[in-house]
Amino acid sequence: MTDARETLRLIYFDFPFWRAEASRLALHIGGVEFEDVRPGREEFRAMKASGELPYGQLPVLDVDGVRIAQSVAIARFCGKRAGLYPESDVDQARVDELLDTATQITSLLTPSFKESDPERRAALRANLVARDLPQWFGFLEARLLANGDGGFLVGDQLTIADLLFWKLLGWFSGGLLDGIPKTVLDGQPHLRAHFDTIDSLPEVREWMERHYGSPS
Ligand SMILES: N[C@@H](CCC(=O)N[C@@H](CS)C(=O)NCC(=O)O)C(=O)O
Repeated sequence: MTDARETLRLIYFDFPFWRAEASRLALHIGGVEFEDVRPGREEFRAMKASGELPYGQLPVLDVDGVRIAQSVAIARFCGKRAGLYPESDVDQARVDELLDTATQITSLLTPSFKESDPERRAALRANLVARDLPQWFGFLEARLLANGDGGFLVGDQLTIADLLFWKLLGWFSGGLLDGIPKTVLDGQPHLRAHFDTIDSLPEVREWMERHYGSPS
C-alpha cells in the first residue's frame, strides 16, 4: 500500500543506467512523487567518504529517512509503490527471478571492465559476443516466450521487470560498450521486439527526452 505521507529520495548519478533508471521511471509512470537526487562525482566522493552509503555505492533510496541500498531491492520497492509489481506470490517470484538475472547478466562485463590491457579486453568482449551474451539473451527470450504472446515478461501487464530489462538491453545494444555491436540482440527477435515496445511507450519517451534530451 502506498502511504500518501511517505517521502522518497532516490539518489544516483545523472545517467540512465538500469540500476536506478528502472526505479526512477517506475515511480514516474506510477505517478509517485519522489525527490530525484543526482549527485556529481565530487558529491558522490564526499558521500562515500562520510560513510553514509551502506555499501559505499549508489543507488540508495531514502524512505521517510530510512536508507535502502542495492539496486534490485530498490527496484522491487519502487515497482510496488508504482503499481508495477504483480499481486500473486508466483508472479512476484517471477519478477524477482528476472531482477536477479539482470544482476547476473551485468556481472558478465566485470572481467572486461577490470582488464586494462586493450588486447585482452577486446578478447574478453569478443567472447561475450560470441558465447555468453547469445546464451543469456537466449535464456531471456525463452522466458519471454514462456509468458505467452502478450509482449510482457511476466503476466499481461507492464512490470518493473520490463522497465529494468528495457534499460539493460538498451545498454548492451546501444553501441556504447566497446566491442559489443548494436546487432547483439538480432538473434533474439522477440526480445528485440520487447525492447522496442517498451522504448516506444509515450511515458518512457517523454521521460528520456526530459532528462537526457533524446527519446531513448
Ligand atoms: N550491488 C550494487 C552495485 C552498485 C554499483 O555498482 N554502483 C556503482 C554505480 S553503477 C557505484 O556506485 N560505483 C562507484 C563506486 O563503487 O565507488 C547494487 O546492486 O546497487
